[in-house]
Amino acid sequence: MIKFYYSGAPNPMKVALMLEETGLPYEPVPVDTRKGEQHKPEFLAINPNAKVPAIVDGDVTVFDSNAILLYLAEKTGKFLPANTPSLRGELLSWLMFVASGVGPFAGQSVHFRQYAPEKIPYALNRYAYEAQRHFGILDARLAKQKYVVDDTYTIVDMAVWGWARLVPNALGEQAWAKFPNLKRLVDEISARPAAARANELRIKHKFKTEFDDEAKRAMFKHLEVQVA
Ligand SMILES: N[C@@H](CCC(=O)N[C@@H](CS)C(=O)NCC(=O)O)C(=O)O
Repeated sequence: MIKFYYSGAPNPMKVALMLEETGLPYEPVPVDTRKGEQHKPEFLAINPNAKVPAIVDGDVTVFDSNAILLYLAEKTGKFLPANTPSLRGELLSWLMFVASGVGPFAGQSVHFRQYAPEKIPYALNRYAYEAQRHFGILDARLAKQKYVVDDTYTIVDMAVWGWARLVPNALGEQAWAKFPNLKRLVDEISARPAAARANELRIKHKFKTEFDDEAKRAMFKHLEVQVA
């Protein structure tokens, strides 16, 4: 049985969606990052990067959400485009684009808007600009086709769903008006039964909600260390 180390944050939720979509049996293992559980030695042995999600599938350990999506897709043969070199190229490109661009820039935009102790105009604008640019690239793609890769619902759409649900957090409530095609995809996926079950998983465990000093120490270690 697959062990799924998760919290209710965007990256784990992509994997929860995929697990639910595939119907693979799995054991959810909550990691309460606001209590610092990601830094426990037993979790670091699974993911030295101290972040969720991660999975353990027998003697296979996989961390980083998009790596897990690809692993589960290849394990089950599901939610992949047709097996041609050209579509494989598209799949890898868009999957890495979400992993290295959409997620990090949207995440930093949320950070500087909602969590940074000071409102720094340069940082706010840089990350909002980049988040908007990345979401715009997805929106333009989705204006031309139903899903990000080919005409099939794949792990790339699940990866996009994880972050695009946070468009208002990254760019403000009015931002959806700029991305109608992306919104169409997010709404379609959110309406799927697997997405509802992923959301139930997020709510079922009572993760800590307070963003107090313990949470800051666990998640924003840079507050206590002067590097530069
Ligand atoms: N590249 C990683 C990033 C994982 C990540 O940033 N996870 C966040 C939740 S979305 C986390 O564990 N945060 C806790 C922390 O930073 O201490 C992935 O895609 O899985």
